[in-house]
Amino acid sequence: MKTQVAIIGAGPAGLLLGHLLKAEGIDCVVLERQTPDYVLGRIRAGVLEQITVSLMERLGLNARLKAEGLVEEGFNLADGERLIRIDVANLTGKTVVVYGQTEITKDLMDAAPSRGLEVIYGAADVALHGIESDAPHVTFLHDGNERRLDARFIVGCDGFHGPSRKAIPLGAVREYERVYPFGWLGILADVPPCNHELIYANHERGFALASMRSHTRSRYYVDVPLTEKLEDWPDERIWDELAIRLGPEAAANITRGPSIEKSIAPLRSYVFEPMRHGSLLLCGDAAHIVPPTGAKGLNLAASDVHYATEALVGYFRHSDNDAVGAYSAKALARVWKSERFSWSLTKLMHRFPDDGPFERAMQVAELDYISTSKAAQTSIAENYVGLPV
Ligand code: RFL
Ligand code: PHB
Repeated sequence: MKTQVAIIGAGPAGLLLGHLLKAEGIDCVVLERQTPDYVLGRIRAGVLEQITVSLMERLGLNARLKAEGLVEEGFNLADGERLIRIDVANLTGKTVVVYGQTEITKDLMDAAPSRGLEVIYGAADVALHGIESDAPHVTFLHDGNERRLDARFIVGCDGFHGPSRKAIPLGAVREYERVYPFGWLGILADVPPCNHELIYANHERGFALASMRSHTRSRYYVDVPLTEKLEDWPDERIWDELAIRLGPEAAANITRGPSIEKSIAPLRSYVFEPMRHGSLLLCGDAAHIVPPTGAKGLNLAASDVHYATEALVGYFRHSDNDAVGAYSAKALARVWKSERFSWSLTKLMHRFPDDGPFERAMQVAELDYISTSKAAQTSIAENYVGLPV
């Protein structure tokens, strides 16, 4: 098989890129290790910045997002007692949209056949070859047959554990990493949210987040030590903990119900530089990870895809050989700012095991400052809605 761009991974980054390239008349094939059902079974992001919404609009695949997405004009920071509201709409003139990653992925997946986007699910043993040449190729196993896909470029959209990043020789790269000493225990339940806007809480007992997927489906998180086991957290224990950590105002409005999904996700900050090596470009979690505080991961994947599309359109449609060369620097400039925001909000809202009274006093002082300063609120708000692309 031969194509112009081989895309590895059919998560949101890979599918978005595939659709955008197709819409520009650029040939591509997406290779995905899992089945469609497996991909849709992963419960992840829930909050979309304008860049993600606008890419779906540009593709004309935003009908359901427009009908079902909840436009959010603000969110709250809680310090155990009070809610500090960040009025995002008034401070920035922009909003975010609550619409699950699962729904975005489903919309992109469902539209693939009618848009002529070829996605090969169940592609095993994907391996990259010749990435330093102008004629790279990918080999994989499909239905027990060995297959080969030749391309001009390969784009690795295969998440943190995929093979693309690992294909780049270590001498050519720099990695930055911070692993956090806790994970987020998430629960999804078909109950109305306790508040119409998100609440990020820093309580003496730890972090909590109240989020949602719709008016009837809630998503909540509490932070737990990494040694914690899911079986030690029956639903009632999570609801009890949420009621304490989110504070009295939210607790009064929590509706409890059976979990339909429950998982523990570790928290990590990670950046891999550069995001291109020869004919291989990396997008999304394949190149960087943010802790979920601030909801940046999926949105960063979308902005990478925006820059990668620009670069590949430059190369294929305008014979601009420098466009691909500029990709990594452009994408990384935005990645680092999102890394900074996610890291600083994680530090502000979590109790770290090594923190003493001084670190705690710093958190209290910062939350107090935010509660009274329009400048501080504006800074948080403009990062939350997403910095310019
Ligand atoms: P994905 O979604 O991991 O998709 C990668 C795809 O590549 C496939 N793959 C392979 N395919 C072929 N061969 C191989 N060898 C392969 N190895 C892997 C995988 O099967 C998969 O289909 O990466 P992508 O597309 O870069 O998207 C990134 C986002 O998924 C991620 O950043 C967000 O989910 C992060 N995130 C959030 N982001 C937000 O913007 N807002 C949020 O509110 C938000 N909340 C979250 C989150 C992530 C979470 N977890 C569990 C990590 C909440 C949580 C709990
Ligand atoms: C979610 O709804 O899953 C969610 C919302 C905000 C975050 C992280 C996750 O910061």
